[in-house]
Amino acid sequence: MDKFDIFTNDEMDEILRMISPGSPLRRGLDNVLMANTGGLIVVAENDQILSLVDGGFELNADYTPSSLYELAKMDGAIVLDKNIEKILFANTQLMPDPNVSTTETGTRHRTAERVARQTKSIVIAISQRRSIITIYKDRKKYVVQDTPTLFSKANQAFQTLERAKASQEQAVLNLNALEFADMVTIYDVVFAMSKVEMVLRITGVMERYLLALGNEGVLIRSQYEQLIGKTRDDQDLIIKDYVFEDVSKKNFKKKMSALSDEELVDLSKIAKIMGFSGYNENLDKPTTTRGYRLLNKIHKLPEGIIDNLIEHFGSFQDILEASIEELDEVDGIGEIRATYIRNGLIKMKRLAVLD
Ligand code: 3AT
Ligand code: 3AT
Ligand code: MN
Repeated sequence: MDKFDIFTNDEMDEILRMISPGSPLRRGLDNVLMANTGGLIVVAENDQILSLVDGGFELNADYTPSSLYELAKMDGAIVLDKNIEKILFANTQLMPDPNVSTTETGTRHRTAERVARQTKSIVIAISQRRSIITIYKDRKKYVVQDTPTLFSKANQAFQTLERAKASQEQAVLNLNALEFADMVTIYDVVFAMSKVEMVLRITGVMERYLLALGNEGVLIRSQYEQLIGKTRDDQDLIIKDYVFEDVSKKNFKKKMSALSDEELVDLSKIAKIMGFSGYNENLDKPTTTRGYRLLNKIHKLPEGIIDNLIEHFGSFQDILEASIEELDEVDGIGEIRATYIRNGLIKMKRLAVLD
């Protein structure tokens, strides 16, 4: 009964954004932390908090990081408005219902936990003794991690990501070659898909660290964005190339993310989710690409033209074999573009087969 609940991803994102390094609130909290005065701060979600406030000063002053610091020199709690624009009260005693349970020991932290459980507000306790910031919301608690710890965790995640990304790129290059040679099996598609999903999973972890690092994380963020590049597009385009129309993209992603990390290694599970027609546990069954992913690699070829091409020819292999004159017949394609497409495909094929 006295256990803490766990934040949902969305709640965690909201909190991390609010207190990320560089944000006005975080700058205020860091000032209080450095001053070593301790603090008890309520971000008032609504006016429920008013009935728990006793004594002190009603301010309605503009919020600034330095005014938070000055006011934290006084005993008691500080109440901010929801948007962290105003300081509503300072030096006030909070009087939560003593019957609300709490797992904490010191009076500041017991008060913080009780107020969070009793109201809808976020309550922040800055410990004078331990120099840590704890955030309470409903029945949930989060201890703010210091920047060096976050950095080393983010770096670890980044290294894991680099390895996963390298192995995903290899799988996709392999798929390129097989698609050009019309030798794709269900296995090859599903294998590439599992590698893409692994990368995307680690990006989820990485994004959270980057959010927590705020403006301290700009450098690692740019490295990360460079590394990730168009992985999400790869996923979308593999779906478009192979997943049958009745498996909607959204449904597919939902089912994929429901797989545990162990299940992700089981390629027949992914094959089932993708819904290859006539799939009966045989991953060696040949299959064919529609061609969206490879055609998207041709520089500056508009989406609409790609759709027309695929509709007109019906198969990627026919597009590959089409002459400039035949390409010219497609809606939206003139002689110049036809040449461009033809050369683009020949160039890509040569590169793909080399790998
Ligand atoms: P801390 O960061 O808290 O050390 P501060 O710059 O926030 O310093 P305070 O308001 O805490 O300053 O004031 C600290 C003391 O400095 C209080 C007072 O004895 C002295 N003090 C501040 N301003 C003046 C002033 N104009 N004339 C004389 N003494 C002053
Ligand atoms: P530290 O980790 O020591 O900072 P704590 O949870 O051990 O925090 P303490 O009992 O040491 O808490 O109290 C420290 C200060 O917290 C004292 C007071 O300024 C503030 N405080 C405690 N209870 C309340 C309350 N109900 N409302 C406002 N401020 C409070
Ligand atoms: Mn204490």
